[in-house]
Amino acid sequence: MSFGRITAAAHYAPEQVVTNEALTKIMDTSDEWIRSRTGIQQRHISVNENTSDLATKVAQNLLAQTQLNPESIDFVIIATISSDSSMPSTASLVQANIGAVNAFAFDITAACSGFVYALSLADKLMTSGGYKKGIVIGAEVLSKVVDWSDRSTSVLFGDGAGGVLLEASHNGPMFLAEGLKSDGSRAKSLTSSLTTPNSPFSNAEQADELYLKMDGRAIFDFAVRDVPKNILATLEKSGISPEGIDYFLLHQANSRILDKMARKIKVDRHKFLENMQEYGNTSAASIPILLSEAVASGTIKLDGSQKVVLTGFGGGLTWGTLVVKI
Ligand code: 4VN
Repeated sequence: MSFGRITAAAHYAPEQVVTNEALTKIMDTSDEWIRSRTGIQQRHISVNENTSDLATKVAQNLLAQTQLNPESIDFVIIATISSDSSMPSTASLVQANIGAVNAFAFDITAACSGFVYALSLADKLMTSGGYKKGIVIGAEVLSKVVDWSDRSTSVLFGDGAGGVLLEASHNGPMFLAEGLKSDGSRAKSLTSSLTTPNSPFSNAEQADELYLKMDGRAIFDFAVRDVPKNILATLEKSGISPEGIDYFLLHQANSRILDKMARKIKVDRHKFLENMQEYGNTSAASIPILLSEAVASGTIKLDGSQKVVLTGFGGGLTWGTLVVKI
């Protein structure tokens, strides 16, 4: 039996950095407010690159690091809520850009849980589908859908992409336990790109709404109440205690929320890696960017010697945890 193994990680963000101070020039906000409420100090914002461009850079980096022929890639999965288009998928564009002529490609939409969902699915393709190599990327150009006239949400988000190469391995499972959750009854708390029927046969009231809208209080409460429970339940399934985990890589929405989560699951806050200071909230891209930076710095080794928790949470609502021997 073979299992999925992460053998490389990569990330990319647009060159243009927008500091909190720079935002004060275009809206009524302050560095002090943003920093103290969220931990965010700056974000990368795309000038001309689209989501597929960021994801292509990540995929090319993964191939370069591993010296793999693009023709050996079996699938490309991209988690995003800011795809270049509904059709084609961003994954299709990336598949062509990197010359992965033998791969099938598709996008997954699960907002800030997208990368965790995609990685779980990719592992299943490895264990039961006979595939040997796959690319899984989270990529966002949220600056396209952020409402720049809304100071409560626009300061929170940024652009970027991160991803991993997954290869079939016979060295036992890497993914030790998982708990993926959804609650669509709370869908309205976090939305973007809403469309309504508009054909000549429709009399629906037009309610198209491109912009990202968030009920901050509702999402904050959801994150603090439901997510720690999910982490603890998934750890319980894995048979590993919170103290047995080396690092927690959680969706980088807000540093204050991570403070509360660390307290609830009773682990040392220093085990929660963070980079929202530099990138803001990049939705599906936040966990793989964090993972890639941790691998690049040597904090995470990809040699099977460490145990980490990956947890996403956000729109849908969706949330989910993977316990990984990495
Ligand atoms: C998950 C979360 C958030 C999120 C929710 C609320 C929030 C981020 C509200 C209070 C405000 C500071 C900002 Cl938990 C967003 C997503 C979407 O990816 C997912 N910040 N805040 C304040 O007044 O302190």
